[in-house]
Amino acid sequence: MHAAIKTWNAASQLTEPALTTWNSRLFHLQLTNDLAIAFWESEHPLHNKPIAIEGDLSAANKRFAIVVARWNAVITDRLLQGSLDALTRSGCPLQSIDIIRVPGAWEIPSAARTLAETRKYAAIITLGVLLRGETAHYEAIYNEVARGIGQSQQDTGIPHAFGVLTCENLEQALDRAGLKAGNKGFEAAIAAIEMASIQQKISASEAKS
Ligand code: DLZ
Repeated sequence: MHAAIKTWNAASQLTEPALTTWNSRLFHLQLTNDLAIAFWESEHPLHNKPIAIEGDLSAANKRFAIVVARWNAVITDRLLQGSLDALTRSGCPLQSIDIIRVPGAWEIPSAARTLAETRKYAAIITLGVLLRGETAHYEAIYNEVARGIGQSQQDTGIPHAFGVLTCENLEQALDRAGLKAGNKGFEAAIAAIEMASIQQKISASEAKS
Protein backbone atom coordinates (compact mmCIF):
# COMPACT_ATOMS: atom_id res chain seq x y z
CA MET A 1 0.00 0.00 0.00
CA HIS A 2 2.86 2.34 0.90
CA ALA A 3 4.62 1.65 -2.45
CA ALA A 4 1.37 2.14 -4.36
CA ILE A 5 0.79 5.56 -2.79
CA LYS A 6 4.35 6.62 -3.59
CA THR A 7 3.89 5.62 -7.23
CA TRP A 8 0.53 7.35 -7.37
CA ASN A 9 1.83 10.62 -5.94
CA ALA A 10 5.53 10.84 -5.18
CA ALA A 11 5.07 14.36 -3.85
CA SER A 12 2.51 13.32 -1.23
CA GLN A 13 3.30 13.83 2.43
CA LEU A 14 3.82 10.26 3.35
CA THR A 15 5.52 8.98 6.48
CA GLU A 16 7.59 5.79 6.40
CA PRO A 17 5.99 2.66 7.92
CA ALA A 18 7.02 2.52 11.56
CA LEU A 19 6.79 -0.30 14.05
CA THR A 20 4.42 0.41 16.93
CA THR A 21 4.75 -0.90 20.45
CA TRP A 22 1.82 -3.29 19.98
CA ASN A 23 3.27 -5.49 17.25
CA SER A 24 1.92 -3.60 14.26
CA ARG A 25 3.04 -1.10 11.60
CA LEU A 26 1.66 2.34 10.88
CA PHE A 27 2.12 5.13 8.33
CA HIS A 28 0.26 8.35 7.55
CA LEU A 29 -0.71 10.10 4.36
CA GLN A 30 -1.38 13.83 4.80
CA LEU A 31 -3.96 14.75 2.16
CA THR A 32 -4.69 18.36 3.16
CA ASN A 33 -3.88 20.50 6.20
CA ASP A 34 -6.96 19.12 7.92
CA LEU A 35 -7.07 15.61 6.59
CA ALA A 36 -4.71 12.68 7.08
CA ILE A 37 -5.23 8.95 6.58
CA ALA A 38 -3.52 6.39 8.78
CA PHE A 39 -2.72 2.93 7.40
CA TRP A 40 -2.31 0.32 10.08
CA GLU A 41 -1.26 -3.28 9.65
CA SER A 42 -1.34 -5.76 12.48
CA GLU A 43 -1.24 -9.49 12.75
CA HIS A 44 -4.42 -11.07 14.03
CA PRO A 45 -3.57 -12.51 17.48
CA LEU A 46 -5.24 -15.81 16.58
CA HIS A 47 -3.44 -16.15 13.23
CA ASN A 48 -2.13 -19.68 12.79
CA LYS A 49 -3.73 -20.79 16.06
CA PRO A 50 -6.12 -23.78 16.06
CA ILE A 51 -9.73 -22.93 15.25
CA ALA A 52 -11.94 -23.22 18.35
CA ILE A 53 -15.17 -25.19 18.40
CA GLU A 54 -17.87 -22.86 19.66
CA GLY A 55 -21.53 -23.50 20.23
CA ASP A 56 -24.21 -21.56 18.42
CA LEU A 57 -27.52 -20.49 19.88
CA SER A 58 -29.86 -22.51 17.72
CA ALA A 59 -32.20 -24.80 19.61
CA ALA A 60 -33.96 -26.10 16.49
CA ASN A 61 -34.24 -29.88 15.96
CA LYS A 62 -33.26 -30.69 19.53
CA ARG A 63 -35.26 -31.84 22.53
CA PHE A 64 -34.83 -30.16 25.94
CA ALA A 65 -36.08 -31.03 29.42
CA ILE A 66 -36.66 -28.55 32.22
CA VAL A 67 -36.74 -29.79 35.82
CA VAL A 68 -38.41 -27.16 37.99
CA ALA A 69 -39.03 -27.20 41.74
CA ARG A 70 -42.50 -26.27 43.06
CA TRP A 71 -41.06 -24.91 46.31
CA ASN A 72 -41.01 -21.08 46.03
CA ALA A 73 -43.19 -21.42 42.92
CA VAL A 74 -43.74 -17.69 42.72
CA ILE A 75 -40.08 -17.47 41.71
CA THR A 76 -39.55 -20.79 39.93
CA ASP A 77 -42.53 -20.11 37.64
CA ARG A 78 -40.77 -16.96 36.50
CA LEU A 79 -37.54 -18.87 35.95
CA LEU A 80 -39.49 -21.42 33.93
CA GLN A 81 -41.01 -18.63 31.85
CA GLY A 82 -37.50 -17.29 31.20
CA SER A 83 -36.22 -20.70 30.10
CA LEU A 84 -39.19 -21.25 27.77
CA ASP A 85 -38.68 -17.80 26.33
CA ALA A 86 -35.00 -18.52 25.57
CA LEU A 87 -35.72 -21.93 24.04
CA THR A 88 -38.63 -20.88 21.85
CA ARG A 89 -36.88 -17.71 20.69
CA SER A 90 -33.90 -19.88 19.73
CA GLY A 91 -36.01 -22.07 17.50
CA CYS A 92 -37.17 -24.89 19.79
CA PRO A 93 -40.94 -25.50 19.45
CA LEU A 94 -42.93 -26.05 22.67
CA GLN A 95 -43.61 -29.67 21.59
CA SER A 96 -39.87 -30.35 21.88
CA ILE A 97 -39.69 -29.21 25.50
CA ASP A 98 -40.62 -31.47 28.41
CA ILE A 99 -41.29 -29.84 31.77
CA ILE A 100 -40.93 -31.95 34.91
CA ARG A 101 -42.16 -30.46 38.18
CA VAL A 102 -40.59 -31.80 41.37
CA PRO A 103 -41.49 -30.94 44.99
CA GLY A 104 -38.34 -29.02 45.91
CA ALA A 105 -34.73 -28.38 44.99
CA TRP A 106 -33.70 -31.53 46.84
CA GLU A 107 -35.52 -33.67 44.26
CA ILE A 108 -33.99 -31.97 41.21
CA PRO A 109 -30.88 -34.19 40.85
CA SER A 110 -32.69 -37.52 40.78
CA ALA A 111 -35.27 -36.30 38.24
CA ALA A 112 -32.50 -34.76 36.12
CA ARG A 113 -30.58 -38.01 36.17
CA THR A 114 -33.61 -40.12 35.18
CA LEU A 115 -34.22 -37.79 32.26
CA ALA A 116 -30.56 -37.75 31.22
CA GLU A 117 -30.43 -41.53 31.20
CA THR A 118 -33.25 -41.70 28.64
CA ARG A 119 -30.76 -40.01 26.25
CA LYS A 120 -33.71 -38.24 24.59
CA TYR A 121 -32.53 -34.76 25.46
CA ALA A 122 -29.81 -32.50 24.04
CA ALA A 123 -29.60 -30.80 27.44
CA ILE A 124 -31.40 -30.50 30.75
CA ILE A 125 -32.21 -27.25 32.51
CA THR A 126 -32.57 -27.34 36.29
CA LEU A 127 -34.53 -24.60 38.08
CA GLY A 128 -35.10 -24.02 41.77
CA VAL A 129 -34.74 -21.48 44.57
CA LEU A 130 -33.23 -21.95 48.00
CA LEU A 131 -33.77 -19.12 50.46
CA ARG A 132 -31.12 -18.97 53.14
CA GLY A 133 -33.28 -17.26 55.75
CA GLU A 134 -36.06 -19.82 55.46
CA THR A 135 -34.22 -23.06 54.81
CA ALA A 136 -32.84 -25.14 57.64
CA HIS A 137 -29.61 -26.93 56.65
CA TYR A 138 -29.42 -24.51 53.72
CA GLU A 139 -25.73 -25.15 53.01
CA ALA A 140 -26.12 -28.92 53.20
CA ILE A 141 -29.11 -28.93 50.84
CA TYR A 142 -27.49 -26.56 48.40
CA ASN A 143 -24.22 -28.52 48.30
CA GLU A 144 -26.02 -31.78 47.70
CA VAL A 145 -28.25 -30.34 44.97
CA ALA A 146 -25.24 -28.82 43.18
CA ARG A 147 -23.23 -32.01 43.58
CA GLY A 148 -26.09 -34.21 42.35
CA ILE A 149 -26.75 -32.11 39.27
CA GLY A 150 -23.03 -32.00 38.48
CA GLN A 151 -22.66 -35.71 38.96
CA SER A 152 -25.60 -36.48 36.69
CA GLN A 153 -24.01 -34.31 34.03
CA GLN A 154 -20.61 -35.95 34.38
CA ASP A 155 -21.90 -39.52 34.54
CA THR A 156 -24.29 -39.24 31.60
CA GLY A 157 -22.40 -36.71 29.47
CA ILE A 158 -25.65 -34.81 28.85
CA PRO A 159 -25.24 -31.05 29.54
CA HIS A 160 -27.14 -29.88 32.64
CA ALA A 161 -27.62 -26.13 33.00
CA PHE A 162 -27.65 -24.95 36.60
CA GLY A 163 -30.51 -22.59 37.35
CA VAL A 164 -30.88 -23.20 41.08
CA LEU A 165 -30.79 -19.83 42.82
CA THR A 166 -29.39 -19.42 46.29
CA CYS A 167 -30.68 -16.20 47.75
CA GLU A 168 -30.71 -14.40 51.07
CA ASN A 169 -34.39 -13.57 50.80
CA LEU A 170 -37.42 -13.42 48.52
CA GLU A 171 -36.62 -9.94 47.26
CA GLN A 172 -33.20 -11.02 46.02
CA ALA A 173 -34.75 -14.08 44.38
CA LEU A 174 -37.34 -11.91 42.60
CA ASP A 175 -34.57 -9.65 41.30
CA ARG A 176 -32.88 -12.67 39.71
CA ALA A 177 -36.10 -13.98 38.26
CA GLY A 178 -36.75 -11.11 35.91
CA LEU A 179 -37.01 -8.02 38.08
CA LYS A 180 -33.65 -6.25 38.39
CA ALA A 181 -30.92 -8.76 37.71
CA GLY A 182 -32.06 -10.50 34.54
CA ASN A 183 -33.79 -13.85 34.52
CA LYS A 184 -31.53 -16.72 35.58
CA GLY A 185 -33.92 -19.20 33.97
CA PHE A 186 -33.36 -17.50 30.63
CA GLU A 187 -29.58 -17.55 31.19
CA ALA A 188 -29.56 -21.22 32.16
CA ALA A 189 -31.49 -22.13 29.01
CA ILE A 190 -29.05 -20.17 26.84
CA ALA A 191 -26.17 -22.08 28.44
CA ALA A 192 -28.00 -25.35 27.77
CA ILE A 193 -28.54 -24.45 24.11
CA GLU A 194 -24.88 -23.52 23.70
CA MET A 195 -23.64 -26.71 25.36
CA ALA A 196 -26.00 -28.87 23.28
CA SER A 197 -24.57 -27.27 20.16
CA ILE A 198 -20.98 -27.77 21.36
CA GLN A 199 -21.67 -31.46 21.95
CA GLN A 200 -23.16 -31.82 18.50
CA LYS A 201 -20.15 -30.13 16.91
CA ILE A 202 -17.63 -32.20 18.86
CA SER A 203 -19.43 -35.40 17.81
CA ALA A 204 -19.48 -34.23 14.19
CA SER A 205 -15.75 -33.43 14.23
CA GLU A 206 -15.02 -36.82 15.85
CA ALA A 207 -17.03 -38.57 13.13
CA LYS A 208 -14.98 -36.77 10.45
CA SER A 209 -11.57 -37.63 11.90
C1 DLZ B 1 -37.85 -28.32 53.06
C2 DLZ B 1 -37.44 -27.22 52.15
C3 DLZ B 1 -37.04 -26.00 52.68
C4 DLZ B 1 -37.01 -25.72 54.14
N1 DLZ B 1 -36.66 -24.98 51.88
C5 DLZ B 1 -36.67 -25.18 50.54
C6 DLZ B 1 -36.28 -24.15 49.67
O1 DLZ B 1 -35.94 -23.02 50.04
N2 DLZ B 1 -36.28 -24.42 48.34
C7 DLZ B 1 -36.65 -25.64 47.82
O2 DLZ B 1 -36.61 -25.82 46.59
N3 DLZ B 1 -37.04 -26.61 48.64
C8 DLZ B 1 -37.06 -26.43 49.97
N4 DLZ B 1 -37.47 -27.43 50.81
C9 DLZ B 1 -37.99 -28.68 50.21
C10 DLZ B 1 -36.91 -29.70 49.88
O3 DLZ B 1 -36.18 -29.30 48.73
C11 DLZ B 1 -37.55 -31.07 49.59
O4 DLZ B 1 -38.48 -30.95 48.58
C12 DLZ B 1 -38.24 -31.66 50.83
O5 DLZ B 1 -37.37 -31.72 51.89
C13 DLZ B 1 -38.79 -33.07 50.54
O6 DLZ B 1 -37.72 -33.97 50.23
